[in-house]
Amino acid sequence: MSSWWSRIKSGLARTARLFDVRNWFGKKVDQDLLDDLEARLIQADVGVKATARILDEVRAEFAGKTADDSLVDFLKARLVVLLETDEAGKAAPTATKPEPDSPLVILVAGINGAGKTTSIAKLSKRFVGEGKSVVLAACDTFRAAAADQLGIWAERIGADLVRGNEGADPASVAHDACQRAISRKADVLIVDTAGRLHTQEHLMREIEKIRNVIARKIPGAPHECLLVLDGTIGQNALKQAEVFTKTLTCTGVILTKLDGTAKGGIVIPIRRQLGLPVKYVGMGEGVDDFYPFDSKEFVEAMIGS
Ligand SMILES: Nc1nc2c(ncn2[C@@H]2O[C@H](COP(=O)(O)OP(=O)(O)OP(=O)(O)O)[C@@H](O)[C@H]2O)c(=O)[nH]1
Ligand SMILES: [Mg+2]
Repeated sequence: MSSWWSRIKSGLARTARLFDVRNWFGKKVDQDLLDDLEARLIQADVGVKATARILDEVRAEFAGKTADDSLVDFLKARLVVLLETDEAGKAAPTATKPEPDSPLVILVAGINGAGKTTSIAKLSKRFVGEGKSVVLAACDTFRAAAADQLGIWAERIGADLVRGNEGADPASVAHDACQRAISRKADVLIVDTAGRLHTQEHLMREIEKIRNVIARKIPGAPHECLLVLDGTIGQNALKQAEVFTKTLTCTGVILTKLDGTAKGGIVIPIRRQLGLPVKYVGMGEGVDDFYPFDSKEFVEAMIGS
């Protein structure tokens, strides 16, 4: 077993414990077992709609049979299908490619404490590991400590940091960071923003302004806009995302803190109700506890065996 796989598995162990699939083995697939499956899917935050659909499918395929490995495999396969398809009309805009000689620009948004800055550090480390040069824009200018936190990561990882004074206009920091990324011919520019509640209209306008400044400086940018959601808050993450995506065109989600939750199933309503693909998952505070999302591996670790 690769260490990488074992880390994903241990990250999702709490969700897998919730399913505890072996406890069904040898039992008859009757209403009691279906009710039990339903309760676990709902608890894992798979969502009402997806749960109802899975139950119908399990009932049609297994009613009256004895539960064994094939039931678990079936459940996993159905979850993967749900994760790889959008509900009609729900697909979010996809990320675009930068023009030749232009940096890839990633704008990162989310509510306070969701894990934006940590995820940016993790993402930057991946890019640097691929031999790419990274500029980080500390557009969280509310607190000097926010830029300091990003600065410490930048130094550790080997990324370049652009910051402003405390209280500076975040859009002006974004402007300077674009300038720096262009002049240094950086491969990637990642823009950190202050945490904001989706209900704070002035802050939502501020992030729109950051976005517009970036778009004016670098044609086609930001190429990717990632919404960071705290996986431990389950269904509330959906509500946040819904409002964020009304102001800001998002292309994907970074789902954090999955190591501390049994709500791993939230990836399904994020994809199906919001149309947003989960691109990366955070599974710990360490800079390497970060994985590109793979639906098959995720479901395998989430349901367990
Ligand atoms: N267990 C765990 N903790 C995480 C993960 N990602 C972030 N954290 C922790 O969550 C806390 C908040 O992380 P930050 O990256 O500062 O969050 P932020 O969204 O930048 O916060 P603000 O800038 O204040 O809005 C820190 O203590 C991180 O170490 C994760 O995947 N797992
Ligand atoms: Mg931050």
